[in-house]
Amino acid sequence: MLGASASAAALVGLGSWKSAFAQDARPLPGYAAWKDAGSMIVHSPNTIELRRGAMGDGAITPARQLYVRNNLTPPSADILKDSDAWTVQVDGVRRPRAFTLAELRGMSTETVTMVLQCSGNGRGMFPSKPAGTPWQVGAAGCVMWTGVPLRELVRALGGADAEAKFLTGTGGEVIPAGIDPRTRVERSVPIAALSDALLAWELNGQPIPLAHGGPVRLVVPGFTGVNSVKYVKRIALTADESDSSIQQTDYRMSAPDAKAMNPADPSVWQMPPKSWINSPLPEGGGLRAGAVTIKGVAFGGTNAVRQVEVSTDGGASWKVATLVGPDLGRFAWREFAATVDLAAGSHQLASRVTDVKGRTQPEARVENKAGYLNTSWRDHAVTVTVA
Ligand SMILES: Nc1nc2c(c(=O)[nH]1)N[C@H]1C(S)=C(S)[C@@H](COP(=O)(O)O)O[C@H]1N2
Ligand SMILES: [Mo]
Repeated sequence: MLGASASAAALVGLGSWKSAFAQDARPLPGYAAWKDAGSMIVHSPNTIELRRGAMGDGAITPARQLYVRNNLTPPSADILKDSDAWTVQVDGVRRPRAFTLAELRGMSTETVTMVLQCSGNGRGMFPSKPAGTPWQVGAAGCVMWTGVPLRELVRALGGADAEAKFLTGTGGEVIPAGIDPRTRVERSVPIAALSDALLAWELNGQPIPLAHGGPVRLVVPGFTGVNSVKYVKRIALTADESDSSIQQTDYRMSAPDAKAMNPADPSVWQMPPKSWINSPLPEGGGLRAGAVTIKGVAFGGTNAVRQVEVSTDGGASWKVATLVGPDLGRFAWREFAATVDLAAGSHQLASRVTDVKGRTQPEARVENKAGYLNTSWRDHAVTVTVA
């Protein structure tokens, strides 16, 4: 039963006609005007996701399709005018000091390919409808960052302070006078993350645009997006977690019925294994009985992908998919494909990944107040109709 609205949505490849018409009304904000408008869903000027149907093929997400999430209004684009003069202070080391981007550029660099994914990606699939952006799958991308390995910088500065347990990064947003300074974007992750973290100034081989945290961004591979602090002004190896609200009372796995987020609840840090199908999708339409190739992306979070399975019967049976495209390291996603035979009728297609440590994507989401870390394969399943 295809109504006029549903077929209109099919024409433009949108998730659902309702969200399509509501969201198409919103233009890209100025700082992200260079994005591929047709690929993006603009939830608000500070929350922009990639449409599931626009994920397409290719292991790397082009910057013009990468989601954007700002917790505060981003700084002025003026900070990119003299990017070489941008400074990052490094504290909590034997010899603290500031580095200009010009100085960082003179050091040996590394490139890491990693999934950048918002902690709340998939929140829109929680039946409890948690407060916050109802992201589907598109608050995620797989991108390359180039910069200086933080562990080398720390080594050059004489090593971390003895009591340091966390790596803390502070964003460059200017907090207006009179506003609680704890509203700043400052995140702490366990200090072990030092071994993979970079101070990066290139995204997919180009200077990092303002929207993605240029001139310099802290990137923490394997951790959710919030931990990769944009326009980073200060790095510190600290004994305690930051007192910022984004550390203390946000991004915690609090019980669904908790009155408020509790700083004692676990922080949202490393990403668990996750996969989803990008093709076919219900809105694509036009499926004929016979061979159909299911395609999607899968990642282990901190570990490499061992295997991806697909189901065409809502998880009753599974078949191993083929990993396709390049293996860009354990923090990147793998593309997968599986050709299946579909009869006429309706089919629930699902995917689930297992990482090299044997962790398998679960059927159920972990219920939590803010709707973080949804990796449920059931929630990410799609139902398609075959003619
Ligand atoms: N300085 C700063 N860093 C930040 C944020 C922010 O608002 N300010 N948002 C965080 C969140 S919640 C996410 S999901 C990612 C989004 O990165 P992107 O906009 O480059 O996709 O940046 C993180 N780093
Ligand atoms: Mo996020």
